[in-house]
Amino acid sequence: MAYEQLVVDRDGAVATVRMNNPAKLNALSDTLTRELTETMASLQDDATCRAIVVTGEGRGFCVGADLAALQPLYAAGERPKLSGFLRGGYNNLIPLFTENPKPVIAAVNGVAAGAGLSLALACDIRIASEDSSYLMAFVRIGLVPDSGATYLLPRAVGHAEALRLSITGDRIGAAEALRIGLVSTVVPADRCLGEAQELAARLAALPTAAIGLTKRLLAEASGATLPEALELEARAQDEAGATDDHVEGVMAFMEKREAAFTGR
Ligand code: LHQ
Repeated sequence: MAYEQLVVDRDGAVATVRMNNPAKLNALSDTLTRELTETMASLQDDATCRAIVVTGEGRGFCVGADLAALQPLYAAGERPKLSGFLRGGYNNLIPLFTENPKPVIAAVNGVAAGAGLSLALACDIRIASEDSSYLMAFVRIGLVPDSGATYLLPRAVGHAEALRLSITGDRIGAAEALRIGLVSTVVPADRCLGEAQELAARLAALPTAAIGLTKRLLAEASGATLPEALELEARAQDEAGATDDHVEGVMAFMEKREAAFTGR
């Protein structure tokens, strides 16, 4: 499918989704937000896709809301309720990452700002280019964090660092992002997408249903008591135990051979 501000490639079971609004560092125009939402929804339902890489074209990963869309409204004295942008846009997009049963890997190729940082946080793993940078830009324009950042950032870096980044709006580099746990690996710029795609290919060959259930369980357990988590695990283990990949994993182990997982 041809998109205006998105490029989607497939290599076997791995889909690579590139945000493609490079002149604005991949700001989330209405078009990009819609195309990204449609794509993530369709990949979620596509059984042949078993891992997703998200990256940006050019020198930006994604810099959040397209502020050029707000300028004419404000210049005309209009004051639209911003919750409309969220409920009609980003609030539908973020769960397509976090609740997507397939692993989603961010190849953070450049600056990630505002809702663009939220998007990176909504991915399961962040591979960072050494020239990437990160800022909770919201406060710089008098706004509060949105698109899940209030939930996802403290879970990645802890409350204190989340608060520091959110109220200062400071831009940090890849080394600091690695130190505080915002990203999991830093690689040379020319290796960023390749590393993410290799990791995605590795994950795509694992039991996909177990990965999806694990994502769901960790999300549910973060608001649960231990007894509740134990019960959620038991129920999810019934689902995992009913997959072909579970049987294949056990049989391959006992037969001392490589398992051939199918995602079923
Ligand atoms: C941009 C943007 C951008 C448009 C760079 N929009 N053009 C918000 C509002 C409404 C509803 C609810 O939710 C939200 C959520 C949010 O995401 S709020 C946060 C929005 N994002 C920002 O405030 C970030 C604004 N951008 C920046 O501060 C800088 O561009 C950073 C620090 C990201 C990068 O700086 P530089 O590397 O120096 O690049 P640059 O500033 O020169 O940007 C390059 C071009 O991209 C430039 O255009 P130009 O025509 O001058 O070359 C920028 O205007 C454009 N651009 N961000 N968000």
